[in-house]
Amino acid sequence: MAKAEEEIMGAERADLQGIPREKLLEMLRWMVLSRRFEEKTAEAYQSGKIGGFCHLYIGQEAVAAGAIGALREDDYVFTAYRDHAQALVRGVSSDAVMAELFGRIGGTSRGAGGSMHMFDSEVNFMGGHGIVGTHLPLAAGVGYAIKYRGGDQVVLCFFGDSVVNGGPFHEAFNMVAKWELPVVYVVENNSYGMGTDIDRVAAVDQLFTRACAYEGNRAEQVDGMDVLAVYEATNRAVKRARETSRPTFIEARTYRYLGHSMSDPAHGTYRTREEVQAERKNDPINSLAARMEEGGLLTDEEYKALDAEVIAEVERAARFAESSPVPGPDEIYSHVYADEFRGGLDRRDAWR
Ligand SMILES: Cc1ncc(C[n+]2csc(CCOP(=O)(O)OP(=O)(O)O)c2C)c(N)n1
Ligand SMILES: [Mg+2]
Repeated sequence: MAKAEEEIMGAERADLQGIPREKLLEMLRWMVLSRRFEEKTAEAYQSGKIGGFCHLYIGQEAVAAGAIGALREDDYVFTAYRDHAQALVRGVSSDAVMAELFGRIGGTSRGAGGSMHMFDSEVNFMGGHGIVGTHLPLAAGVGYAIKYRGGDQVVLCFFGDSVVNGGPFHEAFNMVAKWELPVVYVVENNSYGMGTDIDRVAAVDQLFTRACAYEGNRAEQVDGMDVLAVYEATNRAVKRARETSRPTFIEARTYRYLGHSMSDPAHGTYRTREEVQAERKNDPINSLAARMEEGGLLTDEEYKALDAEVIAEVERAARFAESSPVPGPDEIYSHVYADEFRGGLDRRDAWR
C-alpha cells in the first residue's frame, strides 16, 4: 500500500463524523452493556429473583449512551423509572445496579429502592423516579443550585413522551427558561405511554415544538436510534448550557422493543407485531457497529471480543447480586430519617 493511501486508511480509522474512535467504542460498549444487562435482568425476573415493577429499555439504548456521552463527570443526570441503562452509562457499577434489582444490600440503595429507584450520588446520578414527570422540577432545582453557586455544570434530565401533557413539564420549562438554568431536557419519544399511543393524547405530535411556548428554550428533534445524532445534539445543548446557562429541549424519536414493563406482552393490543419487527430493523447497536466496520474502525473480531467481555461483566454482576445479603429487619429504619432530624429518638421504640 502506498504511503499516502496508508495515511488515508489511518485517518479513516480515526473517527466517524469527527467523533474519535475511542468515544465511538465507549458509546458502543455502553449500548451493548445496557442490552446484555437487561437481557439478564429479564431472565432473572422470570425466574423470580427480581420482584416488583421492572421496565426494560431494550431498543432505546442510543439515547442514554449518546446523551450521557456528551457530559462531564461533574454534571448531573436525572431520569424516570426506565433507569437501568442510564445508571450503567453514568458509571454506576453493574454489580450495584444488579444487586439493587435483586433487592440486596450490595445495591445502590441497599436494596430498598429496586428497579425504578437507582441512585448514586458518587457519580451525580440523581435517580430513578417512579412518578411520571415529577423529576423535571427537581432537575430545574439542581440547575438553580448550580447557577446560584456560580458553577458550570449541566443537568441532563430524561423523561418519557407522556410527560409533555402533564403539569410538571410546563412548570419546569417555564422556570428553566425564565431563570436561564443550565438544564438539558431529553424526551424519549417511544410513541407510547404504557398502552396509549401518543397521537391519541397529545395535541401536538412534534413534541419538541412544545418548548417554544417558553421563550428562551431552544429545541431540536433527533433520531434517537442513532447514537451519533443524539451525541451531537446533546453536545450542542451542553455547550449552550455550560457557556450561557440556557436550557435546551431535545426530542429523541426512539422505540422500545419489549412491553411497557415485565408484566406486559411485547406488543399488546396497542401495536402490531409487524410494527415491532419493522422497528427492530433499525437497531441502534447494529447500526453503529456496521458503520464502524464500514469505516474501518472496528473488526468483527473486535466486536465479538467486546460483546464477550460485556457478557462476562453481566454474569459477574448477577453472581454478585445473588451472593449479596438480603437486608435484615434491622435495616427497616436505616436511611429513612436524616440523622440531624432524629434527635436521638429511637424510632423502633416510638412505634412499638
Ligand atoms: C403521575 C403518574 N401517573 C400515572 C403513573 C402510571 N404510569 C407509569 S408509567 C406510565 C406511562 C409513562 O409513559 P412515558 O412517559 O411515555 O414513558 P415510557 O414508559 O414510554 O418510557 C404511567 C401512566 C405514574 N407512574 N405517575
Ligand atoms: Mg413513552
